[in-house]
Amino acid sequence: MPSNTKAPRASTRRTAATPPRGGALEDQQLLGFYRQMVLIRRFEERAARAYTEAKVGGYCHLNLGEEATVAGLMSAVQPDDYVFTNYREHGYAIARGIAPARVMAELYGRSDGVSRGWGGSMHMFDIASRFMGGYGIVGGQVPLATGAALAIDYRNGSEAVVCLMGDGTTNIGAFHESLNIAALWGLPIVYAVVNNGLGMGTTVEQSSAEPELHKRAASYRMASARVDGNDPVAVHAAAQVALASARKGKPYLLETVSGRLKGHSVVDPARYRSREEAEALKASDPVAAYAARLHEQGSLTDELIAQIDADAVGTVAAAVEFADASPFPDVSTLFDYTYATPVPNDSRRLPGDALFPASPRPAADAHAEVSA
Ligand SMILES: Cc1ncc(C[n+]2csc(CCOP(=O)(O)OP(=O)(O)O)c2C)c(N)n1
Ligand SMILES: [Mg+2]
Repeated sequence: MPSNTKAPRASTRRTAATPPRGGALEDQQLLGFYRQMVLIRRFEERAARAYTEAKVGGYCHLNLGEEATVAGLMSAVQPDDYVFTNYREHGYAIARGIAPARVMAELYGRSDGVSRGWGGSMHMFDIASRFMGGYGIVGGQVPLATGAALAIDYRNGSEAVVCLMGDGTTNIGAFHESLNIAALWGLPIVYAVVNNGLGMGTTVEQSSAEPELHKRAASYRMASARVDGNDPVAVHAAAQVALASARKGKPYLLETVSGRLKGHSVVDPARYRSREEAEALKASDPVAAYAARLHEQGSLTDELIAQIDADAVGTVAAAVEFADASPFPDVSTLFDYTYATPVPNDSRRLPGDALFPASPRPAADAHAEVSA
């Protein structure tokens, strides 16, 4: 841990791997956002179906309604940056460049999955793309991501960390501890709060005394901003600003505001939501809104919309086929990588296995004698 004898962190020591681009985005990049949003939409819809077909076990949380946020944020992250997420992660994994087939195979619990089938929906991890998981404990990723930023800082690296979380996570103690230490030590990290309006069935207004979550950064003298999470272009620009700040040793809190189109997880019918709220959400669907916008400005035609959709459906169908054909991991590998290093005296015992070799059973009449 750094002591107060360590030299103060200079705000200019770090330069961006790629300097933030200024000005308007190229048509191709605008279309690239759309392609990615449609792919995530189709992937998540298919994942929900696979769940009802009992192909996917455990928990499963979807990015439906957050597609613009995913595309905007992830397009600003550089290849050598590190990304930490919560359990609502499929879209981020795909946008990080992990093949949709490997993401689907992970949902299916198969050995060709991102985490070799050992993690499932909530625990994807891919060191090659610096995708650092995938955490089911609300806020669990926040101190870990802060620690990664500290490691970068120690090595005087140029990378940054993006730590994604939901709105509900800003009420977890570790969130505040992490922001405090990151600001104090000038760590290269962006805390990206994906405000989808709900933590399970509880609204932000019901749970947060300050519902404008980006303002929480003020407690730690941290720069922050709030951006329309349904607009991938706005999110991309805001994320570039945030990352440039983080690379200079000024951590940043970026709040994106969008909506969660379905329940908390695939098994939640979201009965706490009124019909009017559901209708309003549908009307602000980021995929449809962005398509209309690109169409209006002439970057997208009806034919291209149909083509992009068909491509996405095809990619997802191929992902399902790949996942279905992949074998389940062998049971003997169940505890592999549970710890970073081997645990002394680890017997590799599976739950239900006897601790010691079974002793010979007493004869029936001997038993009767004992109990008499
Ligand atoms: C420490 C902890 N408390 C409670 C839960 C149960 N839980 C799972 S998700 C969730 C809501 C989190 O909401 P938010 O941070 O807004 O993320 P979102 O699901 O909206 O992406 C809760 C309370 C948990 N997993 N971990
Ligand atoms: Mg939420």
